[in-house]
Amino acid sequence: MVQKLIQHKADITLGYWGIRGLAQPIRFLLIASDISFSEVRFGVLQDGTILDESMEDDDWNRVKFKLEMPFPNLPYLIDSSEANAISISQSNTILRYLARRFDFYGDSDIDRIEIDMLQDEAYDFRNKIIETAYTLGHGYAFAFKQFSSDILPYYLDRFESYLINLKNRDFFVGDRLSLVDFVLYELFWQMTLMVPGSIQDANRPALSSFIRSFEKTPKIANYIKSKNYIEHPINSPWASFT
Ligand SMILES: N[C@@H](CCC(=O)N[C@@H](CS)C(=O)NCC(=O)O)C(=O)O
Repeated sequence: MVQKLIQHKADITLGYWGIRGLAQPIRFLLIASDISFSEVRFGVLQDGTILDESMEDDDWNRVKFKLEMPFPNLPYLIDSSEANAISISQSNTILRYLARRFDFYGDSDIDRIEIDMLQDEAYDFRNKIIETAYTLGHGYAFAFKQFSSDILPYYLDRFESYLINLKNRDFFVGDRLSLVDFVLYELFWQMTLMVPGSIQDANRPALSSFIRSFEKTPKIANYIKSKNYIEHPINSPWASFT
């Protein structure tokens, strides 16, 4: 089953599971762009109820190879506007495409290099989070211990130092939102839940304040309160951290 959130006259459609996952930064960017967009959420009923693991793949497998895309995957984005008609997969490609289109890709070549580097670093960080969150059964306790004592501090300390050295600590690049803010907010927010206490004013003040300031951005603040916002699950419901 799929849940369709169709917006009138929307040219852009985002396809993904009915979870935050790799789509959440893309959703934030679209919201901040003020553009009307539709969503197709796989593995959930129209009312948002999540299907169990044995049924979740069916609808996606039915459409996967019918989408006109060289590398069909989730998330995907279909832009059917006349000037920009394109169908793409790969979450980072989608983010950069939208960032170029809606002006979230910095103001100079140096900004764009910083954005690219932070985006790649964030993807490495995310892969470590995912490795842990999807370690099932008895192995999770050990994986979690290693993650919270070694891997997480490694990444958070570096992002904290990066931000501490900037003049404007509300944004990772320049003086305004860029695509990496959507990506990094999502990961930091998740970490406040997965490893409580890992980001707070007492230990990582710059990251803690970045989270607060992102959530206060008016369009984001309204979105977080809206019915289409998914607070949970972050990962598949059958993951160890969800
Ligand atoms: N590198 C890809 C990874 C995409 C991916 O692994 N998607 C998962 C969900 S997070 C999926 O279920 N894909 C559907 C499929 O493989 O058919 C990206 O960043 O978009």
